[in-house]
Order: sequence, then C-alpha cells, then structure tokens
Amino acid sequence: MSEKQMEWWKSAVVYEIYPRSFQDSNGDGYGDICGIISRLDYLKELGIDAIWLCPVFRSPQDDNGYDISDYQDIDPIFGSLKDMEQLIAEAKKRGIAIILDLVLNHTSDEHRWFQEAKKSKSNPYHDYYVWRDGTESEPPNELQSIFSGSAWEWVPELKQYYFHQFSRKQPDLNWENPKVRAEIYKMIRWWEQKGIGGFRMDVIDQIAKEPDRGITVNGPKLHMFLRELSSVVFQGKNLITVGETWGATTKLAKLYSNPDGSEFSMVFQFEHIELDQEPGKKKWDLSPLRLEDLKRVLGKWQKELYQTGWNSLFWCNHDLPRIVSRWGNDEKYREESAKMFATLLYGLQGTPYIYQGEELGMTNVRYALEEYRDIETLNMYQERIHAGYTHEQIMESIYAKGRDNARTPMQWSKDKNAGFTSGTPWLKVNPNYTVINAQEQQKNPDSVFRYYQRLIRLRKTYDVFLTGYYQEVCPENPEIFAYTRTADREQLLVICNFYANTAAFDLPEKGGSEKELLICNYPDIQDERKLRPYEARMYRYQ
Ligand code: TEU
Repeated sequence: MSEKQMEWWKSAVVYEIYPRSFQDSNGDGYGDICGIISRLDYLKELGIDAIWLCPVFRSPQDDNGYDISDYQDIDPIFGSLKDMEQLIAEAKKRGIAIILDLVLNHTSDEHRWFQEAKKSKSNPYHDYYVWRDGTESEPPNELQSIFSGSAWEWVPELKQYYFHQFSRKQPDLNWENPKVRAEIYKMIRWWEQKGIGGFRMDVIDQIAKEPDRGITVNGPKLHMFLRELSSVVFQGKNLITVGETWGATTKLAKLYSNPDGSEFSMVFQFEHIELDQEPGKKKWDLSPLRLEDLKRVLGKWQKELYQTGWNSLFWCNHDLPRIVSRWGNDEKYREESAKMFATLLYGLQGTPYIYQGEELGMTNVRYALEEYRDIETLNMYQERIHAGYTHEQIMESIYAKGRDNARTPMQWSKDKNAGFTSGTPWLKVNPNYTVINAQEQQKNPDSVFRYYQRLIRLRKTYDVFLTGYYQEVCPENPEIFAYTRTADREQLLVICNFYANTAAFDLPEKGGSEKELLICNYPDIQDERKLRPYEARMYRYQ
C-alpha cells in the first residue's frame, strides 16, 4: 500500500507525556506546558511524530487532572491557554502533532455542570449526570468504584445518589442525554480549530453505562454513541483518534478501528497487560507472567486485526508499572531487557506508543507508603488494610503495580532532582537518576535512548513494518519469542530471548534470499544459534 494511501498515524510513533512529571519550568515542583516546549528538540531528536498529552485542563487534581472542571481552560499548575497555543505551534514547527487526552466519561464534581446539577432535580443540568432516588442507608445497588468503595455517592439535599465509576469527585456523565453529547462535540470542535492533531479518549468504553443492570462497560448503546461522535467531529479531518478500552476484545476492536473510519483510528486494549494478575482478580493480586500467554495474546491481536483494524503497541503508560521492572530485569540486565522489549514491540504491526522515560529504561520505585500520591493506590491501601491484608502484602502490590511507578519525575540529568525541577518535586524523584538519565544517554551511542531512535528510523525505512503479515516462529520454545512479518518482496525476523539465561535458537535458513541484520541489543553476534540474556535481533530477508 503506498504511503499516500495510508493514514499518517499508521507509520507514526507517539510519545506519551504525563505533564505533571515531565519538566517544570517555574520551580513549583510540577511539570508544565512551558517545560514541555523546552524539551521539544529532545523529542524531535528521538524521532517521534506525535505527543499524547495527559490532561492539562482546569481541575482540582483529585485524580491528577482526570477530573476536569473546565474542558476549555488550562489548569494554572500547567500554564495558560496561550502556553497551550504556543506548544501546538512549536510542536508543529518540528513536525509533531499534539493529541489531547479527553475524559468524556465523567467530569470533576467542581465542573459548573455538576455544581448546577446538584442544586435541584429540576435544574436543566441535573440529568447531565446519573442520579437515583434512595435512602442514605441503602445505595441503589452493590456497584463498586474502581477507586474503592461504593460507586454511589449520597446527596442529602436531593435524597438522591449520583453514580461515579472512579472517585466521588468524578461523577459519571449521562451520555443518554443529547445535550451532554452536543456540549462535548462543541468542545472538541473548539480544540480542533486550535490545531490539535488528535484525541485519546479516556475509558471511552464505559460511557454507555446502565448501572441498574450492573452494566459499566461495553453497554448496548456504546457503538451508536461512538459512531455519532466520530461522524460529527472526527471524520474527514486527518486526526489520530485512540480510545482507552479496558474491556476490548479483538471482535470489538474491529468495530473501534474499522478501516472505514466509522469509529476511531485504534484503541488501547489491555489483554496482554492483564496477564500477570490472578484470573478474575484485581491488578493487585499478582501472578507471574507466562511467556506462552504473551505469545498467544499478542499473536492473536496481530492476526485478527490484520487488514480488518489497527493495533496500538505499548508496554507502558501513566497507569502502568515500568516494563523493565515488571517483566524485564531492572538490575544486571536493565539495558538489554529494555532494548529487548522495544525490539519485540517495534517489529509488530500497529502504532507504537512510548511512555516518557521508557526510552531511557526508567524503573519502578519502592517508596514508603507516605511517599505515594496516587488516589487509586492510597484508597486501595485503606480498603485492604481494613480487610485484613498485612502492610507488607499491600506494599508488595504497590511496588509491583502502583501507578506512581510511572509518575516519578522524568530523569533528565544527574543534577539536583534529575533536572526536573529547581523546587520540591510533587513526587519524589527515583534515586537512580544519577545513573539513568537523558543527558548521559544522549552522549552514549549504545544507550537505550539511541536504540529507540534506531528502531524508530527502521520502522520508517521499510514497508514490511507497516504491511507485513505476522507469523510466530518456534511457538513451542519456552524462552524465546520469535516471529516473522512477511510482505511482497521482504520479510522481517524478530527473535527475543525473554529471560536471563542463554537460549538456543535455530535460525531459519531461506535459500536464495539475502539476510541483513537490522539491529541487535548486543555489540556483536557471538553465535547465531545462541541468544544471550535478553538478547534481541531483527533480521531482514529479501
Ligand atoms: O484509567 C482507566 C482505569 O481504569 C485505570 O486507572 C485502571 O483502573 C488502573 O489504574 C490500571 O492500573 C483512565 C486513566 O488512564 C487514569 O489515569 C484515570 O485515573 C482513570 O481513567 C479515570 O479517569
């Protein structure tokens, strides 16, 4: 398929910025938009094409900005609308699009809509939200918030409950109400006119809720709402649109990312991300990852969305632990395993997403409880300590899966606070910043940063990355994840040793075709049939 026919975002690489932790420009300890502008040349050097910006809208910051009180203003801790317009312009000069993170399932309880809604049942904004009559002692049903506790909050003045799938300061919007949808479409158009290049939509598969029937995800009207949203504000505008859909299956993803453009460009699915938790339990209930499961799941998504949809490709984001600590080796083989995960992902079909610091091989942390900030973590601690879990049990879950693992400040240099802020950082900097930082890695040709840069360039050089058909190689091998991508006149072979021991591998010989080593995470190839700890290689045959 020629470049001109293929949507730009299929060959793009997206970089996720959690603004609060990226770069502080005014010494208040919080990252901000001017800080991001000062780092655009770093991102240009890395080679990315778009920035997914986590919410910077006005917010009381109960959930670090995922509780929006004004969709059309910027929260003062991040700067101003003028700063945002400058970021869009400066990024555009560097060929980088800005993707805004829209939280459309809920607002902050400090949004004017909710402030009006809770005044009376007859207020015109009342049914912008989900209310149920009741008595203080008995919520409408047993639905629980994802951030612990009941999903129903009592308002005595109204003798009603409102529904919130997240914190009580994040009341769910009522998408059944056409006025709510119209308000949202108007707001999105407003941002489009400012030159925004796309949107990430937070928990977008939760908007068609039917709480009386216990439905909080994949509701019956979901795709009707999404098709209306897409046709009214997205289609024909060359935007990248990506939905966060924790409940996605490959069947649903074919609807979300249908090549006819009726919904979105793609979605974030999380089936691979949930493979290291006890089945049917929460992310805090840890279970070791089995490589066979990862091979099965990633292979399924590659095959089932081939020419019928489009994958997003990621290991990390602002809610997830750092991959090198989670499934790699963040001590002896930190760099090798960080590069191995990148190689494994960047040979697949889809749009890759780099989460800030992933390109440096940043790691998880093990802080004291009082040093954590995330509402989800702190609420879970209280819920589980009262349920009889020990402090040590809960802390192990936090070390493994807490969202603050991803939210420690970006490590720019070995200067004070890793060069993130001249003030007191809102969340403690990972003490390993003196070893793991961007400044050191930009000077080192063999760094994780330089490796990501090379992978990004490779993806833009050969069509097989975009169009090749996925086929697993040596599926029975318990230590190696290997696959091919086959296009008309070329084939990619990716082989990754997933563990810290040496693994044997029979390299398939393809008579008559030339074999070229595109990249390897070791300085040389000692033995073609043996992979060293976390060794990864990418070959091209033609
Ligand atoms: O996350 C959806 C969500 O449910 C995750 O928070 C998940 O429960 C868990 O945290 C995975 O580790 C989105 C945003 O990405 C998240 O930051 C927000 O807190 C949440 O929605 C509410 O807006």
